[in-house]
Amino acid sequence: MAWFVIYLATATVTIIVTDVNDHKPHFTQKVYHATMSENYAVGQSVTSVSATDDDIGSNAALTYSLKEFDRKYFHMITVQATNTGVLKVFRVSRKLS
Ligand SMILES: [Ca+2]
Repeated sequence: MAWFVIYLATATVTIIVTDVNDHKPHFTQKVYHATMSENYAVGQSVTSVSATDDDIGSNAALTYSLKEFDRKYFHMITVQATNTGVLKVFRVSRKLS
Protein backbone atom coordinates (compact mmCIF):
# COMPACT_ATOMS: atom_id res chain seq x y z
CA MET A 1 0.00 0.00 0.00
CA ALA A 2 1.21 3.43 -0.79
CA TRP A 3 0.07 6.88 -0.08
CA PHE A 4 0.57 9.85 -2.21
CA VAL A 5 0.39 13.02 -0.28
CA ILE A 6 0.19 16.11 -2.38
CA TYR A 7 0.57 19.43 -0.69
CA LEU A 8 -0.86 22.29 -2.62
CA ALA A 9 -0.66 25.88 -1.75
CA THR A 10 -1.65 29.00 -3.55
CA ALA A 11 -0.60 32.54 -3.13
CA THR A 12 -1.95 35.71 -4.59
CA VAL A 13 0.31 38.69 -4.82
CA THR A 14 -0.57 42.21 -5.81
CA ILE A 15 1.91 43.87 -8.10
CA ILE A 16 2.04 47.62 -8.28
CA VAL A 17 3.38 49.43 -11.30
CA THR A 18 4.41 53.04 -11.01
CA ASP A 19 5.68 55.48 -13.58
CA VAL A 20 6.53 59.07 -14.21
CA ASN A 21 3.78 61.56 -15.16
CA ASP A 22 1.36 61.92 -18.09
CA HIS A 23 -0.07 58.59 -19.17
CA LYS A 24 -0.83 55.83 -16.73
CA PRO A 25 0.70 52.42 -17.35
CA HIS A 26 -1.52 49.41 -17.89
CA PHE A 27 -0.64 45.80 -17.30
CA THR A 28 -0.77 43.76 -20.50
CA GLN A 29 -2.75 41.13 -18.53
CA LYS A 30 -5.05 41.71 -15.58
CA VAL A 31 -4.15 38.39 -13.98
CA TYR A 32 -0.98 36.39 -14.31
CA HIS A 33 -0.96 32.74 -13.35
CA ALA A 34 2.25 31.00 -12.45
CA THR A 35 3.04 27.57 -11.13
CA MET A 36 6.06 26.90 -9.03
CA SER A 37 7.61 23.81 -7.52
CA GLU A 38 8.23 23.35 -3.82
CA ASN A 39 11.88 23.06 -4.74
CA TYR A 40 12.14 26.62 -5.91
CA ALA A 41 15.11 28.34 -4.40
CA VAL A 42 15.37 31.80 -2.98
CA GLY A 43 15.99 34.18 -5.84
CA GLN A 44 14.42 31.94 -8.46
CA SER A 45 12.09 33.62 -10.94
CA VAL A 46 8.39 32.72 -10.69
CA THR A 47 6.98 34.77 -13.54
CA SER A 48 7.43 38.03 -15.33
CA VAL A 49 4.88 40.74 -15.92
CA SER A 50 4.72 43.68 -18.24
CA ALA A 51 2.84 46.90 -18.58
CA THR A 52 2.62 49.44 -21.33
CA ASP A 53 2.77 53.18 -21.10
CA ASP A 54 1.85 55.69 -23.79
CA ASP A 55 4.60 58.03 -22.73
CA ILE A 56 8.03 58.00 -24.30
CA GLY A 57 11.53 58.09 -22.90
CA SER A 58 12.00 58.30 -19.16
CA ASN A 59 8.29 59.01 -18.68
CA ALA A 60 7.55 55.52 -19.92
CA ALA A 61 9.99 53.89 -17.52
CA LEU A 62 8.10 51.67 -15.12
CA THR A 63 8.84 50.41 -11.65
CA TYR A 64 7.24 47.23 -10.37
CA SER A 65 6.80 46.46 -6.69
CA LEU A 66 4.76 44.33 -4.33
CA LYS A 67 2.40 45.25 -1.58
CA GLU A 68 4.15 45.00 1.76
CA PHE A 69 2.25 41.88 2.84
CA ASP A 70 3.33 40.06 -0.32
CA ARG A 71 6.98 40.75 0.35
CA LYS A 72 7.13 38.02 2.97
CA TYR A 73 7.74 35.30 0.41
CA PHE A 74 8.25 37.14 -2.86
CA HIS A 75 10.08 40.10 -4.17
CA MET A 76 9.82 42.01 -7.38
CA ILE A 77 12.57 43.36 -9.55
CA THR A 78 12.26 45.80 -12.41
CA VAL A 79 14.20 45.05 -15.58
CA GLN A 80 14.78 48.47 -17.08
CA ALA A 81 16.01 47.16 -20.42
CA THR A 82 12.69 45.47 -21.15
CA ASN A 83 10.44 47.59 -18.90
CA THR A 84 9.17 44.39 -17.31
CA GLY A 85 8.90 43.09 -13.77
CA VAL A 86 10.09 39.73 -12.52
CA LEU A 87 8.54 38.05 -9.50
CA LYS A 88 11.12 36.12 -7.52
CA VAL A 89 11.16 33.89 -4.49
CA PHE A 90 12.24 35.82 -1.42
CA ARG A 91 11.76 33.21 1.30
CA VAL A 92 10.70 29.58 1.40
CA SER A 93 8.79 27.87 4.18
CA ARG A 94 8.98 24.11 4.50
CA LYS A 95 7.32 23.23 7.78
CA LEU A 96 5.33 20.22 6.63
CA SER A 97 7.19 17.56 8.60
CA1 LIG B 1 3.92 57.35 -17.85
